[in-house]
Amino acid sequence: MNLFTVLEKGFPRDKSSCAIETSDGLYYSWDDLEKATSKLANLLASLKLPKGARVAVQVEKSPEALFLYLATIKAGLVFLPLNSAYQATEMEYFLDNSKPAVVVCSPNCFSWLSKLAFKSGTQQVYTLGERRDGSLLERAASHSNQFDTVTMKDEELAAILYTSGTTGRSKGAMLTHKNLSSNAQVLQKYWSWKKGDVLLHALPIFHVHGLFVASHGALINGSKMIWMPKLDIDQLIKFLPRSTILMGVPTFYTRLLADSRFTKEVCKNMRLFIAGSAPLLAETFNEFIEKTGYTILERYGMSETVMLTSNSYSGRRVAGAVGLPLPGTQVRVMNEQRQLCKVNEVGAVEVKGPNIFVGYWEMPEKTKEEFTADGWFKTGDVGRWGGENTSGKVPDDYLCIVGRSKDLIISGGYNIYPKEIESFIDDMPGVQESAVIGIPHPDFGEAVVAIVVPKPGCNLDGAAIIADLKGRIANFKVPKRVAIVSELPRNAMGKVQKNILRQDYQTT
Ligand code: MCA
Ligand code: AMP
Repeated sequence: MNLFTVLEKGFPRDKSSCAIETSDGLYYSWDDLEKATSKLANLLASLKLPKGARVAVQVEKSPEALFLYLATIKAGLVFLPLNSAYQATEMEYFLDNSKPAVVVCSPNCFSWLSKLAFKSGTQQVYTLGERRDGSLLERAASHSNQFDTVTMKDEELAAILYTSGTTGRSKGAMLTHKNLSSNAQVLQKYWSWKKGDVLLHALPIFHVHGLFVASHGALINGSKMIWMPKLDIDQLIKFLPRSTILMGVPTFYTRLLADSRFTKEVCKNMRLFIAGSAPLLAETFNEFIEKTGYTILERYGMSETVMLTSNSYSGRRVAGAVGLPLPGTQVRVMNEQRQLCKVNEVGAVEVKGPNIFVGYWEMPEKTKEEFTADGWFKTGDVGRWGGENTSGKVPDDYLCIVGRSKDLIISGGYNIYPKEIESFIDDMPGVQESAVIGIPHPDFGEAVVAIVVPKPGCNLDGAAIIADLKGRIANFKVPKRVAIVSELPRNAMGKVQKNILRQDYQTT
């Protein structure tokens, strides 16, 4: 079934009620949402694209960007969201790899992005600005505000989400209508969404957390969203008293806790605070209880799988644990002998279920590598059931993520693959080699640091390397610090010992 049909079943009967209130004072009713979505779906349908054609979107967050997503799904096309921080080199790869039929970009990026898009074979490039400006809405305006949702099979594609790879090349995770609708239905029940819930939405909508987990949750429950273009603590504190649910990466919670205006009173209407995308520190978990009386619910997921596990809504929420497998999802932890780990034994986390993606876009070999022979997806995360952590005993059926087998840094909820940054630095003149590591950071959880070795006789300047990278890759990937050294520590096999570097560079 089309994902839109599943979501639409939850829309309220009273279509004049508010679906989205923006932090700058605009109100969109459910009727507005449906009509705008239908107009956009009609525009897309008028292009007569085959099922499965990709609509790649790199725009800033706005209600219209959400309507464009819903319209793409409604029209039976494949939505491909891209982080608005990505720069030309990164975009060129995504467009070449995915060959979208339609590209929608911010008006100020049109001149360079349209060139890249047409070069990769795109037929149409529209623009969509943050304030309802751009050619997309102009073109959609003349179309009908009625559209019959295209019938889709469960296994047909709804979205492709690029996730970085350990080799430095991003892979497009293909998610089906069933992957997304089953997860939305499960989470609605599991987190006990209620009539009258109001979601405070401050996450970006180009990744799983903000687009699927948060938006789907409100849509399928017919709940209002208070819509913020990005995290702004003043605005968050202003709107919390009128909200009941907040979803955020751990940085949301550490920033709230650091603000003296964040009090019990501000939270008085709240029902649920949810954290994910990166580990929530036990000290944040505990401080939050102390300051507000609320226990943050931590959950765990991936772009390839949407949500996998969650702490209990009505039962226990444990610091440092990501909880129980969601209904319908199977999770196993395997040791090196390929046996199921016992409680407290650390191993590789593997998963199965209706929410698991169907493969990486045009990478059948890579897809095969990431699944076991018996069909389990290898998450690359390292975990254990139960055991003990700094907060005490963890229930035996609760999963703890204790590390990653993939060389990955998670900074403020964004995944950064060191290999990608290293290859940019290694290509710079005068650079012999580099190693990129993540170190603890009070705001972002982890921060990127690069350790660079110059070629003999060359002088390098860390600040110049940072400035160069800022012009070429998404800003969140740029190292917060670059250290120049004469050599990198290596083991007997010649492999760079990143654990030693992480110890040596513990602070930025
Ligand atoms: C911004 N900057 C960052 C990050 N964000 N640096 C490192 N890591 C980051 N995450 C840098 C900018 O480059 C800039 O640097 C400076 O910080 C200020 O930028 P600004 O845009 O003002 O930052 P911000 O608004 O304070 O953003 C921080 C943030 C944001 C709120 C934590 O990054 C965010 O919304 N993160 C959420 C990511 C997310 O949704 N992840 C879900 C992925 P300079 O001044 O030098 O230019 S989905 C997923 O992971 C799975 C499926 C799951 O489980 O959910
Ligand atoms: P992404 O590739 O952006 O989908 O990020 C998925 C990765 O984020 C997972 O494989 C985990 O490593 C990490 N992740 C997500 N949620 C959590 C969590 N609650 N605790 C620890 N790691 C998490």
